[in-house]
Amino acid sequence: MTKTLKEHLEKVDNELASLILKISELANMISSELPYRRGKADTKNVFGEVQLIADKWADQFIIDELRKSGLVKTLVSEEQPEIVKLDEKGIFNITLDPLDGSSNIESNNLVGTIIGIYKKDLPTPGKNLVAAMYILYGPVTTLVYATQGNVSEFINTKKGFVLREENIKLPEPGKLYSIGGLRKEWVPSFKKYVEELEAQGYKLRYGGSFVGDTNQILHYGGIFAYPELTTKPNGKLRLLVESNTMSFIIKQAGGASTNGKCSVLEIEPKNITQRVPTYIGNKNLIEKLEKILIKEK
Ligand code: AHM
Ligand code: MG
Repeated sequence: MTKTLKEHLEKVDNELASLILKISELANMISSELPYRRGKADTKNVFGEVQLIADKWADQFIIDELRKSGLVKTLVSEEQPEIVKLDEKGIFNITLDPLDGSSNIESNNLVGTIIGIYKKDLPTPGKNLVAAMYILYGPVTTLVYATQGNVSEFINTKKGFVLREENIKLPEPGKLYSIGGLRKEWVPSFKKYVEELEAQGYKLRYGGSFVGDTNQILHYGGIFAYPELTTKPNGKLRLLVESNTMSFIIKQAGGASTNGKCSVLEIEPKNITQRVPTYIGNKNLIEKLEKILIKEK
């Protein structure tokens, strides 16, 4: 019989199960509201990026609902300039990218929600994550959550989220590479590394959505990168709300991450808006890349 998300969560702590379940309900709402929340909001976020109506709505919706849940103490969001205090009695601290890949909204390509769940106060390194999850609003809405040693995926159906696969591991060898930023701005050693991947038959698939691009690495194996660029040494992705969460999920699926020097999860954050070059994927690919990038420095 098909297991529902609720049944699957019987394995984890009650509070964590309630939180993940709550987030799954919010994801359902977000998915059904997306057709009606289109266009630009005429405001910019703390990163100077123009916000969309959907970005702002999803952010406020999740914040309001999590506040009501009483489970969350503080929250760091891509759309908020400071740490948001929710409920003093809450036991979790959350990182949130409410609508990742929002530049894909106009063209109806993939977008998602990324959530990191901590007990320690934020900011803290990604290795302290208790659980991490994302929801992908694709042709079907899927939810992936990871706890220590386990990654499971659920599909949204009329019966709610039902299990598609548990104990997901990255396929070996991987098949894909998925890399953001202008190729002419990649550093020479990275360019060479990618040329080698191409020579080995790795296929390019980049969708401009961290959730979508990570999800395909989870299913087909390979490497995703938003790398160091000659114009942006720290790349684009945000350590707290984006890179740590996905690095944790990929690690629990047997993969690895690096910022070019060490695992993304080991980085001691300096602030909540820090960006970081992000490379995640099969362990062998990340280890080889890290050696090359360290040598070239
Ligand atoms: P966003 O959260 O504002 O959408 O920005 C993050 C997104 C990621 O989903 C994706 O990996 C990257 O930005 C795509 O950037 P680019 O448009 O430069 O390819
Ligand atoms: Mg984002």
